[in-house]
Amino acid sequence: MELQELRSFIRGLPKAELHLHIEGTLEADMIFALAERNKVRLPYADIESLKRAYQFTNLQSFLDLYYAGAAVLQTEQDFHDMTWAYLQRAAADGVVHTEIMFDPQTHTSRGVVIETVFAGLASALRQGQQELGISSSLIFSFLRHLSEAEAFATLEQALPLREQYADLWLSVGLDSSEKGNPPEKFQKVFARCKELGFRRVAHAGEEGPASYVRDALDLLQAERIDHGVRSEEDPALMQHLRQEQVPLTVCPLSNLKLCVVTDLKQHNLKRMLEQGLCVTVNSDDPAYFGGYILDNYMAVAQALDLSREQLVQLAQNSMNARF
Ligand code: ES4
Ligand code: ZN
Repeated sequence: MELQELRSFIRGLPKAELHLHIEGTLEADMIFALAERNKVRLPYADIESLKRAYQFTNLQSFLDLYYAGAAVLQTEQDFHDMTWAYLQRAAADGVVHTEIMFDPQTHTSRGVVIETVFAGLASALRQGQQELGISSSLIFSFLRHLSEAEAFATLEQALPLREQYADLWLSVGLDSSEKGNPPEKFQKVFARCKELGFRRVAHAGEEGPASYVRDALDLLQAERIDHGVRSEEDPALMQHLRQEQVPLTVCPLSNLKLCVVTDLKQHNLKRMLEQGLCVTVNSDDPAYFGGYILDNYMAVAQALDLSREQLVQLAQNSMNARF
């Protein structure tokens, strides 16, 4: 009863989801349905055996499965269906705005042209605005395990589409394997994106050190940090994040599933919030991590005993941190 009441309260708060990989919303049953539709062979016998593989020990163990799952996406309709399914879930959770990351290189490297990806995502996002009242934009994310030259090449492929999707494509991001792939590796391509007028975000301080957060801000001119939970290791950085109100898009269930924390009771989200940082709650890859945005709010609300005021603050932070 009380939990139902808490859930309704959080659902009723207008929220923005700012850290979501659309490929991470592919539910196991949709992976199987699309594999069937596109005649793609999967190395799993059925949905249940695929789901049993969702036991991760770190970021890389997850990414391997995540890229394999994304291989079922072939047509514009596939990208549309995936995005539409997400938007319906987000609407049910009280999300009013979403900024969605996608990994163009994951698709172009398999021979899916960038036009197909944009077309499918965009038609669903426009339908989401019309039918669900959710506003949205796209974050074109570079894979940091690939080279900067490859990031540049992908950007070049996509730029001719910029005008056609000017209402949606506002920003660029940086994701995938963090360790060993520091922000400085992408300094030139981010400088180019800034010149072109794109807003900028970057994953940093998820598995990588606090210095990656600092470098994402200084070298990439990132305006938001995805995760950033390891910032606490550098008090001067914490001071900077608070002073400049740099948004951190924290993903609690992701941190738990990828063993960034061993227990949500140990999560530093509440501490960072109490120190006045602009912390937000997001779902990252909800199909793999066991919950969408409302589940993430519920999990931290319970584990960290957050007050109503703190929950309101988290939702308000997400709305303030929109592009
Ligand atoms: C990701 Cl949790 C996470 N971290 C880095 N890159 C990613 N891509 C999809 N999910
Ligand atoms: Zn992420």
